[in-house]
Amino acid sequence: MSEAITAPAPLTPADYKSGLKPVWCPGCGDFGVVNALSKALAKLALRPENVGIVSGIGCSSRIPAYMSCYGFHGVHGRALVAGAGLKIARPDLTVIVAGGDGDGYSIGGNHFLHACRRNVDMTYIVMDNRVYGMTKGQASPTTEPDWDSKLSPDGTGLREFHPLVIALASGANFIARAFTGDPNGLADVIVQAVRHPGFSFIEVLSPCITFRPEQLEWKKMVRGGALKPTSDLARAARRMLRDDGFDLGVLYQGERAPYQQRGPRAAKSVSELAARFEL
Ligand SMILES: Cc1ncc(C[n+]2csc(CCOP(=O)(O)OP(=O)(O)O)c2C)c(N)n1
Ligand code: SF4
Repeated sequence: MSEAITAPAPLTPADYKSGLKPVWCPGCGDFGVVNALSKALAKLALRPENVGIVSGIGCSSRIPAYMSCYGFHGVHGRALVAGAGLKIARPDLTVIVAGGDGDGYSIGGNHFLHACRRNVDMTYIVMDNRVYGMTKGQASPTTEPDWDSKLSPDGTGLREFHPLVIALASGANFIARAFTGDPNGLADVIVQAVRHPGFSFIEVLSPCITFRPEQLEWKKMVRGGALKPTSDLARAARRMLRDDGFDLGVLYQGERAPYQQRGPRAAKSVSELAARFEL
């Protein structure tokens, strides 16, 4: 008697969660990213074993542990290089790189520029809370100059870094802003980012309720739904330079071809690689 072959049941968002309880402070915005990413992966119908989530160091960078996909919790500021290496070695995988504003724009700032320029086909999610949460509240590159705190009395006085404009100028192919308080909107943007070829960058406003409780006000300040993606660089630049940081949606969607590896195929063994370098 032959057994009927049935198609596997579609995966639900719960299938993408590892079951490990996050150590984040109750109410941290980053919970919303786990929820939205799980929803997005279910909508994309990707198998967890076909997704690699790569991070750096910080509260936000703990995210691979909370997902059931393959994960790599790497070195502070180096998530993008690890993610690019993974994608180039395993183009069949969907690669998501995730972390904080400190990880991505301070110590990892140089890699951010070059990831945008290289345009490797992966999605970069930055959970921006405008502070170093894990190390107890230092100012980050996106902190407002007048944010008064114990560690920066009267504020740093330094102009903020503008991640979206920098991503645009450096060659990112998809640039969006989303908010953890709108998990459906965030999930939708992640779906679009993963589907879009090349380097997709999502700046996610993710409140740190412990060191920046005033960020809870963001839910009253964000504006969703008004933006239609543009592929016009000048228009996108004007948009980004004029907004106050609270317009949500896809701000730029380019058509640049993703990075393609050139040169000889990857060596199959260390001895083959060594032979190529023999003089
Ligand atoms: C090479 C190195 N330098 C500094 C640190 C200390 N460190 C750990 S996390 C962090 C900043 C984290 O901030 P962010 O990326 O914004 O993440 P959050 O904790 O706010 O999510 C720093 C400076 C480190 N782990 N390694
Ligand atoms: S310190 Fe801030 S960023 Fe870190 S877990 Fe707590 S609320 Fe989240």
